[in-house]
Parts: sequence; C-alpha cells; structure tokens
Amino acid sequence: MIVRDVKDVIGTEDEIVTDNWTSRRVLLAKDGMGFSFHETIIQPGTETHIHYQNHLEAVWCVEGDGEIETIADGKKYALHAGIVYALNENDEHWLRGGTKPLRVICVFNPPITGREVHDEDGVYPLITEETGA
Ligand code: 9YT
Repeated sequence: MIVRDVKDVIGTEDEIVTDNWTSRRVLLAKDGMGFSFHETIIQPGTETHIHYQNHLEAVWCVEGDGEIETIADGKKYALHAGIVYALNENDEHWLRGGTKPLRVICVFNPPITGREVHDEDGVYPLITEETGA
C-alpha cells in the first residue's frame, strides 16, 4: 500500500510551480495505479490556456473560486468547493483563478509521469513509462 502526505511533496521535483499554478503530484505513473493524482492551486486573477489532447482529466474543486470556459462553445462555469469537471472530450479550455486561491484535486488518465510541461498550445505530451506492474 502507498500512504503519502502531500506535505512531503512540497519542495521536491514532484511539486511544479508556475506563475499561474502550483501542482503537487502525489501519485504518478511510476506508482502503477493507471492514473496520476495531484493537488493543484490556481492563483487568483490568472488565466491559463489548457488543451490536454493526450490525457483525460477530472478536477474536484475543494476551496476558493475561479472559472472554466470551454473554447469550442464559449460556455463559462463558476468554480467553487464541490464543483467537479471532467475533460471527457479532451476539451480545450481557459482556466481562470478568481478572488481567492482555487485548490483542486486532479486525476489524469493516462497518468502523468512528472516530466511533462505544457507546450505553447497548453498540451502535455504523452509519455509512457514502465511501472513494473
Ligand atoms: C486544473 C489543471 O489542469 N491545472 C493545471 C495543472 C495540472 N492540474 C497539473 O499538471 O497538475
């Protein structure tokens, strides 16, 4: 069994800090679960273009506020504690921070390895690795 404390991820290579968000990857591809599991904090007032063409992501908002706008249809959804969104069609979107830090729990399928960075189109490349499983 794997038991982790997100506090032990802070300050390691599994915590990614950008101007717009900080992501703590608590479970990664190497853990062999078939998904990765992250805590992400979106900074207030930021806007991030995201299009995960190679991954499905589900996001559970647990604290703070923000907004998501799907680019195909221009629909906007307010984000706050209790809202879950799933990018089941690899939906291209804008993710916007609100007035307070927005803390979310994210699941990626296939799992993130930890080596991906958003490219200029907001895409993570598909990287697969052996899990030994
Ligand atoms: C909610 C979202 O997609 N934020 C961007 C970062 C991402 N969650 C990640 O890489 O952990």
